[in-house]
Amino acid sequence: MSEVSKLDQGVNEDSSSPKARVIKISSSLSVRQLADLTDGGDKQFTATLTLTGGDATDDNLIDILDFGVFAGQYGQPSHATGRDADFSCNDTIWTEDFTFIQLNFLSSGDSQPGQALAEASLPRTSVSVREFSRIVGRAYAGRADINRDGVISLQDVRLFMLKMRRR
Ligand SMILES: [Ca+2]
Ligand SMILES: [Ca+2]
Repeated sequence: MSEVSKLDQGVNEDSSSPKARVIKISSSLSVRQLADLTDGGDKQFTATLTLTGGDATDDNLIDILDFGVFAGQYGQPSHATGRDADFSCNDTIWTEDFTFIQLNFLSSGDSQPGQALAEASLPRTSVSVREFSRIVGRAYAGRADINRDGVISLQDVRLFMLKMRRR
């Protein structure tokens, strides 16, 4: 799937906002962003967006769960369907995709218009392998828990970075 088609799927005009002046965009791999539309006349509206990639789990957060998916898919070709950590859209899960998680780690996208701040969940720094398996499936969980202590945590992120550097 091309980057453009991934993006097109996530573009929605937000009818709940006044005068529909806000759009929200969340591609399958980036967190949500709200942007004001500029009225250029003739019913043409434009907006400038810089999407923040790194959200493989599509929960509008970039956190340890996304690292888990990435570490589980590292070195493999991009998946046509399902969760995908190919944030760079070059059809391979590789070191450049880790950069997205590294740069945006623990960040979250804009909340839904009208959603209270307290309702939005917070990014996480650890998850047990058991819970991770329930969320994304068993296939990736084991590979992400590098030190095999049953928890995918910042220690595993650090170990992963060391391993990458040695390659
Ligand atoms: Ca996520
Ligand atoms: Ca990639």
